[in-house]
Amino acid sequence: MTGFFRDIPKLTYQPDADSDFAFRHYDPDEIVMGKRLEDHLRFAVAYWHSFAWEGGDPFGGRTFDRPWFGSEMEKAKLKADVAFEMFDLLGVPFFCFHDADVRPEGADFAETTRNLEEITDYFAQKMEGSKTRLLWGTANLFTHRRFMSGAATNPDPEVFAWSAATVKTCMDATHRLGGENYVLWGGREGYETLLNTDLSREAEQAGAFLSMVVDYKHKIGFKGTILIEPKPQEPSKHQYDYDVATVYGFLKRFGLENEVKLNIEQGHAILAGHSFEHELALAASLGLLGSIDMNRNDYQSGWDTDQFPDNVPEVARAYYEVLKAGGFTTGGTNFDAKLRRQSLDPEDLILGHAGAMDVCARGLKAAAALLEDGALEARRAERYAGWNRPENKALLTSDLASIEARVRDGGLNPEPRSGRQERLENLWNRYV
Ligand code: XLS
Ligand code: NI
Ligand code: NI
Repeated sequence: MTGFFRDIPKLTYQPDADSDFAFRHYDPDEIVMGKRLEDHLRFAVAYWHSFAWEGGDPFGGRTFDRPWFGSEMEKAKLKADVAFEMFDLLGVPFFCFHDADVRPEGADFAETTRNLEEITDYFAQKMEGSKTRLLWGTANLFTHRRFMSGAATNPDPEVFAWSAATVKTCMDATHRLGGENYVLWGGREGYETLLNTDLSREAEQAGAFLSMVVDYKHKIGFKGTILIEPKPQEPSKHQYDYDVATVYGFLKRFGLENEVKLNIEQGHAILAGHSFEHELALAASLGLLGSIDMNRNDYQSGWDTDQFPDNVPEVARAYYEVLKAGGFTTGGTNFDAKLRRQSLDPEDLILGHAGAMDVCARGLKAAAALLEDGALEARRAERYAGWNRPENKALLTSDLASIEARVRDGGLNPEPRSGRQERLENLWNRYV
């Protein structure tokens, strides 16, 4: 034991506990819609925010003082020890990481890769004594200055090559650890100004890159899902994977829509001018719903504040869409959320996650109750009921002239009907 979390106990479900270190709503074994809550939610800790982020913001540097900060392999191993202690205290079934979160950068590509392999072996050993598995791995192709003009979409072919080689090593690490997904988030795949940017060329580069990722997945027999994580901006002014609809167009263009799904993040949806549930519902309707990054954005700030979720009704809307789509398969709920930079204590890390797990559990249970009740879906179905009549179904395969004849000769004169939004909002609020 590293002693980092001192005497913080392992958290369990104790609805009436006095202690802050307990779950009040998250009972992993509770059965909801025929499945254990843990298997519905599939919580994951994001390594980067919890263990690699130092508490900096644009106006000030590091506020956290963690014993594992530094660039030696020994520190990377201490970080892993503490991380697995936290996974155990929280009882989370999964974690997620970028290469750069877990290993120091070496002097060259070969040394960096050796460092990653050594930590991958170290993780594999730790996972033998832990219930926590890998939800996804990913490559950090945005922090180092070599990626400042993009990774796959960089004007410099050497950066393209470096990025492809890095993704290979990260897919290898993910595969070795039994990861259930592999994520690509293109933070620098975008541009600052059109004055120096060739959009068509960069799109071709991105398409070729993703096709290679898919080919490599099949080559090594990786059974997990490849996921793209959309985000409209930040760090780039404009990012190519803007939102669900944009990524769908990109996947179709390169014939990858059956190979790749999406990892949808709450804060990114907000930055794109959507709601989280909009992005989830659209992805589900396109067959692309893969996994979620659960956080929240500050609605007054125009950037990705990555806060732990604390709003049950909002979270319930999101899980309603997930459950309606049949729930997660390889995906899960990754807390891509970080502490506020003033939250310095080890216990803050535990409580941030514990509170978020309770919020998600409450939200999912509320959503499940409404879905099982069926009232909302019945009213939605009723709104479209006219389409069940054969003569109306036929409209969709008809042509404008025949439809015109039908409207004219049949004396059609549609009467508007209430959308009943308030009634549905009242229904919704009975459940949350
Ligand atoms: C950044 C992204 C990032 C991805 C993984 O905004 O959310 O954290 O989830 O690269
Ligand atoms: Ni994310
Ligand atoms: Ni994000």
